Amino acid sequence: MTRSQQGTLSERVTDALSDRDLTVVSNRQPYAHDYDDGEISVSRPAGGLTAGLDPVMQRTEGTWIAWGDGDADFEVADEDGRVRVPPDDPSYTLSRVRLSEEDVEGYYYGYSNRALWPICHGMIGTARCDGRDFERYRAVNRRFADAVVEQIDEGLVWFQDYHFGLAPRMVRESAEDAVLAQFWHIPWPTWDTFRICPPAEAIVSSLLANDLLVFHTREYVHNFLECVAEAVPEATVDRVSGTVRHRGNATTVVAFPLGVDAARIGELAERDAWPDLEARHELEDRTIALGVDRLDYTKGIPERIYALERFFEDHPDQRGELTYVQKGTGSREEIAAYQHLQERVDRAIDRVNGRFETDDWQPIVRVEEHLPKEELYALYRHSDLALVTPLRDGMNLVAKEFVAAQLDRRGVLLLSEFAGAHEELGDDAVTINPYDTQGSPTPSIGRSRSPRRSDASA
Ligand code: GDG
Repeated sequence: MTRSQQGTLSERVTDALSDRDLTVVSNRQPYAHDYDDGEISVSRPAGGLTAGLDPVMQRTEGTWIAWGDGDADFEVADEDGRVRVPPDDPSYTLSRVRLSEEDVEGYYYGYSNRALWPICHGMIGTARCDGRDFERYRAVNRRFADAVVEQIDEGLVWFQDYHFGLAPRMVRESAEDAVLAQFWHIPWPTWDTFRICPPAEAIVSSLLANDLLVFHTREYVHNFLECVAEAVPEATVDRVSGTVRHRGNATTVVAFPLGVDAARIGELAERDAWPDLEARHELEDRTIALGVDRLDYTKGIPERIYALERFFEDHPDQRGELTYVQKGTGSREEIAAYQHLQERVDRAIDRVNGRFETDDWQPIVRVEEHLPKEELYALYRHSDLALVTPLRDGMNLVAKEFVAAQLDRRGVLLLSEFAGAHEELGDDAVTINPYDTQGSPTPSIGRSRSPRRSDASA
């Protein structure tokens, strides 16, 4: 009997979860321990993936395997790299994998982020493919696969993302009966684009070792199935049910868009924990437009600033009235394309501020520090506009968080048609094409500010 004949997928997943034997595998860890003035402190990395999954893990006893990138991570962990988290109220185990500088350079900065990331976002001109990076990626995938095999006992393993394109096949070879699932958080492009990534076939074929492969949107599912047909001709693809049969395994390929905990966000937003920003007084009684992004070239930040520049040129009456807050978190700063982006964003902001600022108003306010959730959600709540304008984005949780945090307010979401979130939110948002910085619709900006903002900032 082949594995695909041993009960339905949902029966096998339910069985696996009823044993509470869940193992999550991701590159980024949900909590990092670092030295801070000789003391060990804990922080939570910014990013949609860990933000979305941590609440899930807190409800499930299980293990999260991830790269321990904090400089004190292995001080607080046991000899196998394991530590209980969240630190203030532990409910699951974080199992840290130690990576060398060479591992990080080749696997993380190299193949994952200089090759797979731009290719999956359709930015092939930015992709740098180096065979040595791929070899390191393969070696690190092997380390994670070994860590999984060591600790599972026919349970459910849930891989996260493009850092683990090869691990599912490696685990399957040692743990035939494990239930394997993978969530691919970034877009999946057409074969014409994905095939640029050498060796594309190995990644597609390895992903077919999963029982369940999940993308955010139907478009990415469609693209993946087309890639399978091209890259793995011996596989049988059923496009209607989204099932692929290959090497005795059946993989169900589906779209489950990642959501946010809207009730919790609303609850925190209601506390009005307005952040203590340097430019706080400049925001009072002004219309606020907000952008919240990792500084990534896929997020369309320079294009957004050019569009704002054009807006202030065309609408002089809005100078002094509307302030754009750019909440930007530095990201992958070792990669040249990200350094270049940071320079472009800084130059663009300085130019717009230099052109239009007055004695008591700055068109663009930068917020670089990491904010506690309730402050971030208060910022969402008191913003009149959210500018979510990626050139390409797997989903974009900021769009959903903004909607959830608005509560009784009627802010406007400007949403790129190239964000995965557009498939669900497009009907209620103002759709824009981020490349078309001159032709985007001019929003009708209501002055429906919450009366509580001035209380909150007092
Ligand atoms: C990938 C895909 C997909 C940001 N600043 C702060 C903060 N954040 C949180 C936001 C949000 C998250 O970071 C960013 O969400 P994105 O969806 O933009 O995520 P990416 O990092 O690009 O992640 C993306 C996502 O995975 C999930 O599948 O949506 O398409 O690229 O949650 O709130 N959180 C706090 N303080 C900050 O200063 N607390």
